[in-house]
Amino acid sequence: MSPLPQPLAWAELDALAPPAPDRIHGPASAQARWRAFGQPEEAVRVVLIRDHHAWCPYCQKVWLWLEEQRVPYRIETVSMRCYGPKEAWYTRLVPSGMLPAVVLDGRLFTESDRILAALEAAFGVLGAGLDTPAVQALRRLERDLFRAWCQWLCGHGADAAAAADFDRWAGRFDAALAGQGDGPWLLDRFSTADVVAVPFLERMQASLLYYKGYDLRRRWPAIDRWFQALEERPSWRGSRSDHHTHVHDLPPQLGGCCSNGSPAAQAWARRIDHGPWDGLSDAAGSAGPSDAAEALGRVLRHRHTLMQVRPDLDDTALRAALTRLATGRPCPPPAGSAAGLRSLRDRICVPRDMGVLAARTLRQALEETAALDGDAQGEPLPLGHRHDQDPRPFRPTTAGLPHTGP
Ligand SMILES: N[C@@H](CCC(=O)N[C@@H](CS)C(=O)NCC(=O)O)C(=O)O
Repeated sequence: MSPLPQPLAWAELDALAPPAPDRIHGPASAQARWRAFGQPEEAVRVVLIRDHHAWCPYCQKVWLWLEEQRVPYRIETVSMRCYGPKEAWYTRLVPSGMLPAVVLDGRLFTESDRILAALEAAFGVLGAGLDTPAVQALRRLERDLFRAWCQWLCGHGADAAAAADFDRWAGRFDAALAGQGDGPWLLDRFSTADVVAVPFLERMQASLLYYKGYDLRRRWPAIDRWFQALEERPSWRGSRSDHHTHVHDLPPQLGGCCSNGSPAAQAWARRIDHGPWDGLSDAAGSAGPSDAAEALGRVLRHRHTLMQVRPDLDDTALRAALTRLATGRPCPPPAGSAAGLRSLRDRICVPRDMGVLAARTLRQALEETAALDGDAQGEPLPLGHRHDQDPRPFRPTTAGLPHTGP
């Protein structure tokens, strides 16, 4: 039997990292700073200001729309208060600090529906306009479903009534999809109605599994078919998050999420937190070598900052986990390093850091490496805020919007 590998040196790991992908012309990515769609940078008329970690569903709605319509745009990011202080340039621009915002031809728009209306006026509608009666009716249905979701997810007690109410609204959403016959979308083609609903149903699927043991996709076949069709769309593949990120980013945004403590909820929570992650309903397929390479490249890019902000993370232990990731072979970390590795495992954020499958394979490598050292878990994730995710150390100095700032 060959001996277990020693952790590779940083230079050896660097040599295994892939070149950075083309985020300007390639598929949608949370790391893109601008998107071309075949146009030169001077042609950009739109600046999307969204939250840095891509946790805000209203930002994702506008992001999806721009990607689907192939409108060139620039991206600026701002903190949400639950994880970092609001940037001064942004509160000068938007005193409430609310996201998203869009600057279109130098004019500021806030409120995601008003933003979509302005974008529709400038670039045309996506399938069907936001103000058409069919889209408005679906929009009301999505808001009713949203309200029922919040009441069930965040409510203490009366779980059965809230569960039944959500289930009833989910059934209506499923019927709206099924009513389109063979097509998977809310109307006869992909449209604004789908874009508006996607960010919220993505969060419902993750959170209801984890906190209530309710599998929205398995329960409702037309909703499942809708998610399967979405999995084919690069706009969603690039902007979607994963179950782990959502179930821990939602509590501070919603003021807390309540588990009903059912055996199903406990089993899903264990699996989402501790793995195995393969086969979860937050991605189609399994991670392959290109996902491991993506994860490796992303950690290497930020490793100096990671080591600074995570004093519990041991340099050799991180190299051991990355060696496991890059070679597929177990690589023992130094004694006493398991908690630091698991702390990092719990703080991978999708899509901010990398795609769902890359995150899955990195979590698995960190977990398997930590397990060679022992059971120690990382510092628990906070519930009332996520200051552990303050983006400032990772950000190049942001100047904000030169043409709209003071
Ligand atoms: N009605 C608004 C809602 C936007 C909203 O609630 N944004 C939240 C994030 S999801 C926000 O910016 N909150 C301030 C903060 O968290 O800093 C819209 O449709 O744009």
